[in-house]
Amino acid sequence: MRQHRTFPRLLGSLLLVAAAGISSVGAVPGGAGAAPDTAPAAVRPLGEVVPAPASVKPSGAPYALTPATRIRVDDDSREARRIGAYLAAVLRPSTGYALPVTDDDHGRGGIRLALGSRDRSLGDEGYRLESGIGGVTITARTPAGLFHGVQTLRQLLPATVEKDTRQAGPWRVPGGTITDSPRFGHRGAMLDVSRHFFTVDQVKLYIDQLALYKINKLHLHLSDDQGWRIAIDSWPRLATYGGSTQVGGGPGGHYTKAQYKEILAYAASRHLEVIPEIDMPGHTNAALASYAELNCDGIAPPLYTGTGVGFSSLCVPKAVTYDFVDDVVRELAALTPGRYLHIGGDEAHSTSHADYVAFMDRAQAVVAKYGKTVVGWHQLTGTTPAKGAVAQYWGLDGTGAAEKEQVAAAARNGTRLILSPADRIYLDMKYTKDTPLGLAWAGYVEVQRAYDWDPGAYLPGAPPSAIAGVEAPLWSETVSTSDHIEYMAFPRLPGVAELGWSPASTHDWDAYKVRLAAQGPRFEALGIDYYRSPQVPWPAE
Ligand code: NGO
Repeated sequence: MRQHRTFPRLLGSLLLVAAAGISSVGAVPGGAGAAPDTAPAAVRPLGEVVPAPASVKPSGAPYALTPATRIRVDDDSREARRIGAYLAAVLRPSTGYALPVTDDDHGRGGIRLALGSRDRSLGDEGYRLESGIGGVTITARTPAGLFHGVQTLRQLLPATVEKDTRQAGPWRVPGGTITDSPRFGHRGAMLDVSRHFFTVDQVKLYIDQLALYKINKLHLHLSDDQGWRIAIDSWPRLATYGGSTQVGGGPGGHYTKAQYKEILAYAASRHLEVIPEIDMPGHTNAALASYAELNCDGIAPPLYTGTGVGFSSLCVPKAVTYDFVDDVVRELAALTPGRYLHIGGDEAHSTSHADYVAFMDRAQAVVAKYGKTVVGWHQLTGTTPAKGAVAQYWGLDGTGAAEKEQVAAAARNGTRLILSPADRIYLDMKYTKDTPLGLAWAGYVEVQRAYDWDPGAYLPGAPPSAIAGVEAPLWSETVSTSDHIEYMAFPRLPGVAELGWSPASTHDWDAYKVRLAAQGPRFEALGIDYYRSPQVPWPAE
């Protein structure tokens, strides 16, 4: 088991803020322009970033961090200060530099994080990064943009900057300007915490890994046949009993509301929005086992620890079903700062079509009643999607034309689409027949296959404007540790992030695989256990 790099809490790093000494960074010996003390390879090409930035203009000399480098933020911005503290926490252990975060703007140079740009072209999540001999400036209109710019800065530094012990450096940022903003607003990852339960710390670790690639949505699959993972006060047995096991019969677990809020806060600090999912009306054995009255025959089935699907259904005609849905959605909506609530709707094979349609109508109305926007798996498009609903496509390249057309027609009618094609970006699919983890029902998904498609043109007849973005689900039938998560997500996840972020004009497997290869040492420095795909020209060890 590898040692994982986790970040110190931000508050702790804020305490160092006052420690700044004032000096002009450009004048410090060892700064850029000083005598070359290492091989030129220490400076990375400016564009060697995943996801590929929209515009990269190399120019001039690099900036070199020194022991005197300060992270400068605007004095009235708590958000910029928080992001500065995050950056400092990433850089301090490996550089060994103090890197005080300061709003003292008498000095010049260093790393400047500037919010409040009026440049509309940067959008809600874009940034500009300018680097030269005197310093690095990241400018953005929004905190999210500034945070994404910080991720780019991380990747422009040598991979060893990610280590949690002091490294040699030098710490150079190539000179030039990157101007960047995302292609899609939805760049998601889904984690199934139902088939196997993952602790708050395991989820936080994944959040940190997602943030490095500018993923901005974390979809948590909080309930399924094998486990109910979120405390619901009005139906307490859902979590205490329904959450008490998992695939294979282990002890399972659930999040208390306080723990769930901790996940939300951590995700927010990394500019990810959490989208909770309660899967209904199928995939509900854990709920049916917890409350006999939810079953049409009034008899609770046993808990389930296998990996079958399609055998459970809420009892659509019973009134109590809607008390349950109302209570669960109300409590979950109250917990959720984000806009979306996912109600599942996949594989309702034990629900008649008429019941399915009736159920989805009522469930969608409950979500609207509590002020949230519905997301559902794309079977939702076979019912009447609510106004503003979002459908998540999880079919295959080879899914029948009729089913694709049903989804495309909904998109033409105003339903937005999240694309999660299973034979492209299901992270639980095996890479090859020899992959020790994962499933293969959608086929094998090597790294190139996961990257080499265009979300804008994927679904015939769906208007490009209806594509909200992409999302990579990681189902956990076979995945039960952080190492497992990493092995299945890396290196496919950065490719999905690039599909979501980078302009279509940058799409090129041959160029991408070289940039991805450069991430290998960074995965290693971070302790990320990844699949060394033979399709990627990883640097020699
Ligand atoms: C399907 C199924 C899930 C499985 C997953 C495994 C969807 C949306 N429903 O995807 O229950 O866990 O495949 O790959």
